[in-house]
Amino acid sequence: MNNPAPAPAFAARLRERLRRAALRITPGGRVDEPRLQELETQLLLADVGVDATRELLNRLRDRVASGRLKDSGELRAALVEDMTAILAPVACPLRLGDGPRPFVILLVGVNGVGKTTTLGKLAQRFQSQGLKVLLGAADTFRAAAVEQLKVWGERQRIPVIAAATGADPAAVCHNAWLAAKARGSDVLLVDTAGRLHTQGTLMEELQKMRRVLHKQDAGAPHECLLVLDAGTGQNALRQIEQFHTAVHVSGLVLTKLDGTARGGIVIAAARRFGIPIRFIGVGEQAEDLQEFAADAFAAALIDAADGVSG
Ligand SMILES: Nc1nc2c(ncn2[C@@H]2O[C@H](COP(=O)(O)OP(=O)(O)OP(=O)(O)O)[C@@H](O)[C@H]2O)c(=O)[nH]1
Ligand SMILES: [Mg+2]
Repeated sequence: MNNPAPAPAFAARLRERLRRAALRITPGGRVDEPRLQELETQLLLADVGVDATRELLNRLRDRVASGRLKDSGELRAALVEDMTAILAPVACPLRLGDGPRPFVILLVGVNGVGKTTTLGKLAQRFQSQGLKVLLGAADTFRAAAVEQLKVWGERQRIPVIAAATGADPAAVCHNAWLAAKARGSDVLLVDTAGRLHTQGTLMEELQKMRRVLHKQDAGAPHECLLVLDAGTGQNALRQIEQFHTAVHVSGLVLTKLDGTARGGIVIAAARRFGIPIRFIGVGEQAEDLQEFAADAFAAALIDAADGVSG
């Protein structure tokens, strides 16, 4: 799938936001073994992971051996190219297509990763595209969760279907779907309570939500988005594994990339699972949710630290 080339302003903003996560390639000097080893350490500290780091370093060493990689500029360019190659297969934007409506998106993930915030940002994005949106508050665990969703809803004048605290979240899914159908909504976004990937009964609860939606429309949920806090590093990989086994994750959202030095987890996740990365969160505002683009992300991850900012 082809991504349009990101606008310069977008690329500059991404670089600025990924500043803390960026890898440092000091300009000038030769590319020799100590320099590659320093880079290896940086990649591991950034949570790129052992396998992806080894793969990246092997490719760089091949280039050095064949005389194709001599200075820092070439080193940066080669690394951007190789990271882009790992990321490109998962840079598949979310497309609603022209199937039955509502297009149902279920947001899942562990506590506090940014599910509700991402849902609010997505609601705004879809609405600005002229789509009719409805929100389902299936996080019935905390009263504050419903309130948080209603704040997003009111801000954007988007209806929210909710239930009392402690209600069955699957029943909320059912009611929200019926409401979305009756109102002719294009997109139904369903928020769920944070849960640890190790909590079996809570994972079963998610499976029930899926089943209830599936009963209404065999294609629903059309997208199951797993939201991950990029700052959790390697633990994010375990979360992907367990959520994917339980509820078949169709897309990932990596949040809080603006506040972490561990942005390399995006590369580790891409290489290990091949699950599409739909969006990245680089701040708390609605415009801080960006569609994932492999080349822009790779360039931002490497360029931002050495003053080559746009
Ligand atoms: N800096 C930054 N903060 C974010 C981002 N996404 C979410 N947050 C913040 O993370 C905190 C938690 O976000 P929520 O959306 O409430 O997380 P949640 O997954 O719904 O949490 P639970 O429902 O309690 O499991 C909030 O303070 C958000 O503003 C991001 O991309 N960058
Ligand atoms: Mg929430």
